[in-house]
Amino acid sequence: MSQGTNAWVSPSTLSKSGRISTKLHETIKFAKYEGLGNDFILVDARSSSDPPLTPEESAKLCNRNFSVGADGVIFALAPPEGKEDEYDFSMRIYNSDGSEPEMCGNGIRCFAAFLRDLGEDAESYNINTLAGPIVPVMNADGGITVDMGEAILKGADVPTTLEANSEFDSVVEQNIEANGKTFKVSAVSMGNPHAIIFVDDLENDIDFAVDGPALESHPAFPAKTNVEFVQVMSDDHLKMKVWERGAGPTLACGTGTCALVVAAIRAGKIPRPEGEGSTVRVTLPGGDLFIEWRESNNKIYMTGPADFSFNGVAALK
Ligand code: ZDP
Repeated sequence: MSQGTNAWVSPSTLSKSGRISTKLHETIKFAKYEGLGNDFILVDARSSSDPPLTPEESAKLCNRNFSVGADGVIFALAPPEGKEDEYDFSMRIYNSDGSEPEMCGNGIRCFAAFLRDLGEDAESYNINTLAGPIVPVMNADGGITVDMGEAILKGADVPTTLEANSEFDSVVEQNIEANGKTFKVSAVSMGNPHAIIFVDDLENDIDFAVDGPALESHPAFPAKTNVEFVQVMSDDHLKMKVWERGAGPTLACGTGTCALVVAAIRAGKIPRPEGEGSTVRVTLPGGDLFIEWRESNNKIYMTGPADFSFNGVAALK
């Protein structure tokens, strides 16, 4: 290795936020995690209140050819000032295009695994996100169950301009024109917007790479939207493909999985499972998530894996 290329920097020489400058490069120390193949660059900035990287720097790190590669960059930050009693940490995330979503379901499981690997030893954490407080719980079997809060059903709050046609001013299987076709769209927010479309055959009924982006940027969703195509396999098993806002096709989307289970129950596609702890299994391209919509408190609980891949030091370009 030629001198000064700085391929490895001892972590002890890094600043608290992980960001350092050398003669040749500014670099960032990171850890890579994935939840069902939805992969993230995690940055430890627990003593900072703001992300140590800009959205542009983060987008470049997500490039799979010119840098590390990921679906997003997630920052572990200090709790909001004055709210240290209420929250353990804050989480912020940038999508791979540099846009900032409110929440990230697979990301928060990766975040919890990252905290564990950094030496935090709580059984659960209260995390401040732009979608409000989110609570991951570390299970004995290594899986993570996340209290994702309540789903937002009111169409205008998703936000969508599609006309509400169901209870709670919600949008359930409303017609929308995109790509020269008519889709039936249900709109649900988990803090971030989701457009859910039920199809008979996930492989043949959609032109994923064209329909996905057309719906993501459809004017009926003023903040753009994540797009989930869903096939009902049985009363407690759904299968989905996701086109993510700001990231394109990904192998998994946690918030989307929560949103589509709520949408499936509300559209009468499947019954609401009875009894606390009863879940719906959702098969995503990267594997399975298990979702409970709990009757007693109306909250959504998501259970799935999050795994460490590698550590590194990346050049900022
Ligand atoms: O709302 C958005 O812009 C999403 N791209 C955010 C990421 C969602 C995610 N895939 C999830 O698992 O919820 C990380």
